Amino acid sequence: MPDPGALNARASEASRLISRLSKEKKRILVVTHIDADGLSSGSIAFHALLRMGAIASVRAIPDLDMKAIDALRSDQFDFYLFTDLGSGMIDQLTAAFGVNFLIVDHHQLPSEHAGRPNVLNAWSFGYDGGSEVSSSTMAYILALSLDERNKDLSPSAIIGALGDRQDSGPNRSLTGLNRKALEDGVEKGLITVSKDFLFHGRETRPIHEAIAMTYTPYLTGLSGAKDACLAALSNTGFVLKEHGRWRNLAELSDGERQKLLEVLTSFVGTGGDGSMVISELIGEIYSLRYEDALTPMHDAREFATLLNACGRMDATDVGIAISLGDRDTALSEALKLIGEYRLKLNKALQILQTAGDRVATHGDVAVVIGDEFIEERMTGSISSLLASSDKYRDKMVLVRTRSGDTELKFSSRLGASFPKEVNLGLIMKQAAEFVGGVGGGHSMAAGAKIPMTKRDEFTRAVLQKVAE
Ligand SMILES: [Mn+2]
Repeated sequence: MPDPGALNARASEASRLISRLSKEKKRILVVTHIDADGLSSGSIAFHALLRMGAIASVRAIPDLDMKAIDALRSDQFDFYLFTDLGSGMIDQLTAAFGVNFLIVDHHQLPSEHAGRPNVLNAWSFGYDGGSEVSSSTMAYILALSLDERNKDLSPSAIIGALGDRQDSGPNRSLTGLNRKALEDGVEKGLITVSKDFLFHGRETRPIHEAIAMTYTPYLTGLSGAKDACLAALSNTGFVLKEHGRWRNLAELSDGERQKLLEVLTSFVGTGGDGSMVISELIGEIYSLRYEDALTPMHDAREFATLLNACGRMDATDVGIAISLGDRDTALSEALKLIGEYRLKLNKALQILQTAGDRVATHGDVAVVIGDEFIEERMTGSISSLLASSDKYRDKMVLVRTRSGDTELKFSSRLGASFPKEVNLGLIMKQAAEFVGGVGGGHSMAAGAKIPMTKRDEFTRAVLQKVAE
C-alpha cells in the first residue's frame, strides 16, 4: 500500500539536508543517467538547487559501476545527489562517500536499504517505481518539498515518466504519482491533456512521415520507413495532399481515422498482439502549452524522445540545457541529433531484419547479438523498441553489445504480452552478480554490465532464471 505520509516525511528530511548543504555553501554534484528520465530528473534537481542558491553542477553518465564511482570520488565534491541511479549500488556508494550522498530513484532496491534516510526511492513507500513513478517525479517531489515554486518543474516530471514508458494506464495514460505531477502541471496552466493518435509530429508533419517517425509501438515495415508509409497510404487512396500541401494527422476526419487504423492493422495483423499494438496508437496526449507548437517540445512524448536522442548520441549537456529551458543553440543542436539518432536506430534495425542470425530465440527470450553494430549507448533504445513491436511482444528481449575492450553491456525488456510473471530487475542483478558484474532495474526493463569472458555463463543464467 502506498504510504504518502512516509514519502513526504522522507522528502522533507532530504530537503532539510539539502537546505543545510546549500547554506553551508557545500559543492554539490548531481549525477544522473543519460536517458530522458535521467536527464529530466537531473535537471529538476539541478534547477531546484540553483533556485535556492546552492553551488551545484550536474553530470550524466551511462552506468554507475565501480569505475564511475571511482571517477566521481576523485572529483572530490562535498556531496553527491544521484537521480535515476544508485539503488543497486548503495553499499559501494556508502563505502566511497560515507553519508555524503542522497539517492532519488525509482529502480528496485534491496529491501534492507528501504529505511535509509539518504535514499528517496518510490519502492520504499509502497509505490510501483516501474509503472507509476519516474525518477523525474521523485526529483519533483523533493523539489516541491524544497520550495512550492518548483511546481513549474512538473512538465519535466512527466517527460521523464513518458521517456521511461510509464504511460501504461488506460489509453496510454500516466498513473500514480506521475499523475499527480501531471495534475499540478494542468492546474498551473502548463500542460493540457487531450486524446488522439500518438504519432510523432501529429500536427506538424505529413501523415506518412509522422507514422514513419513513431517507434513506440514499433510497427514492423512502417516505423522508420517513410517510403513504405507513403506507398501504403497512397495505395489505399488516402488523400495525403490538399491544394499542394501535405495534410497532417490532426486534420483527418473520423472516417479517415478509421481508414488509417485499417491500413495500419493490415501491417501488424489482427491477432491478439496486433490489435494490442494498434490500441496503443491512440491515447492521452500531453501538450506543453508554453512551447512552440512547431517544435518537438510541444508534445511531452516527443520531448522525451528528443532528450533520449541527446543522451544516446553522447550529448547529455545539450539535453540538460534543453530541459533547463535553453531554446537557442541547444535546440538546433538537439534537432540535428534526433535526425542522426533515428538514422542510427534504423540502421541497426535494418541489420537485425536482414541478418537473421543476429537474433536467437530461446523459448520466451529473444537474444540480440549487437556486438559489432549496436553502440553501447543505444542498447536501451533498441531493446525498448524491439519489445514494443508486434514481433517480440510476447518475448523478453535481451540485447548485447560491447562495452570497451573487456566488458559487455546487456539491456533487457519485457514485451507487454509476455506470458509469465518475471522480475527482470532481479534476474539481471542476480545473473550479473553471479559472474562478477553489476545489474538491476525495473521488473519490465533492466540492464547489466559484465566481464566479456563471462558472456555465455551470464546468458545461461538469465535464460535459466526466466525459464524457472
Ligand atoms: Mn528512470
